[in-house]
Amino acid sequence: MRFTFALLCLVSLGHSAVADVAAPRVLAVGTKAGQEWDGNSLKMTFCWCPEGSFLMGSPESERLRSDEEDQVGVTLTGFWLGKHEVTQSEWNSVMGKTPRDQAGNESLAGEGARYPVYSVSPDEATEFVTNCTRQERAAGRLPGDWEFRLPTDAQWEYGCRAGTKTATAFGDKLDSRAANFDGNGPYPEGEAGPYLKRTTEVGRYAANPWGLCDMHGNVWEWCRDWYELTPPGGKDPEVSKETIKRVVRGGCWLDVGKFCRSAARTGYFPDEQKAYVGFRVAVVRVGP
Ligand SMILES: [Ca+2]
Repeated sequence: MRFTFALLCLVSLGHSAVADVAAPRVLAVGTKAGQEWDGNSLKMTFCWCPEGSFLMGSPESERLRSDEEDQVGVTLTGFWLGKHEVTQSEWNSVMGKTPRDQAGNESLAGEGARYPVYSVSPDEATEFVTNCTRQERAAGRLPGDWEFRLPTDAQWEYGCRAGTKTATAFGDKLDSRAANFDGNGPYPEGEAGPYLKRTTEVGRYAANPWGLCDMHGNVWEWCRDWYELTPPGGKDPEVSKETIKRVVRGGCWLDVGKFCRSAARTGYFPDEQKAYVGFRVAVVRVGP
């Protein structure tokens, strides 16, 4: 039936009309938290994070918190955040490199098309998003006032919380049946769970309320911000003044649960290309 319809279109309307039918879904502002968009050439899925305010960081009552998490008020413009960490297949498509190219002398920590890329520097991650912006704009799929970027520290936590105020998006506890981390250290305590000792395919565990996967564990994720002990807060905050480290978020496959909490944040040196640090992509509106 579909084929017949397409054939009729071809015959009666000519080539340009067929091109209209197949037109890419150009990116725009989302209308609902968790709404998905994948109208890009890599078919990367993004989830809408609506405008809103939240308390970034953890309350003093949160167990095993650190002094890097003092609370600040944040208000954010809506943005799209990658449903998954960038995969090895997506990395290879854009950068032409395999996990072995990235890891150098380091041991591999999981290999496969749907595994997250790791052992990437924040500069390389930035090159990836810049290439995506260029490619999607050239193809007419990305309006000029939108850009692929690394998420800011605040955007990352807002997406991770997805409206929750508990220590994780799944409540005040986390065990390794809900996320990929060292199950010998469930948060805040409890019975030990599996420890895979490597990354795993993205999206293997349940998504948070806005559809985002692996915000807790698998690989740490580079953010756009330079690291400061306390983030600035305010409207669309970002630390763009260079310090010695870049913010990473979410914990990883070799950490215990406390590092995978929504508020957990730390800084890594930008030349640290470790088998436990990758990233995900945000798409943000940069124009008026
Ligand atoms: Ca992660």
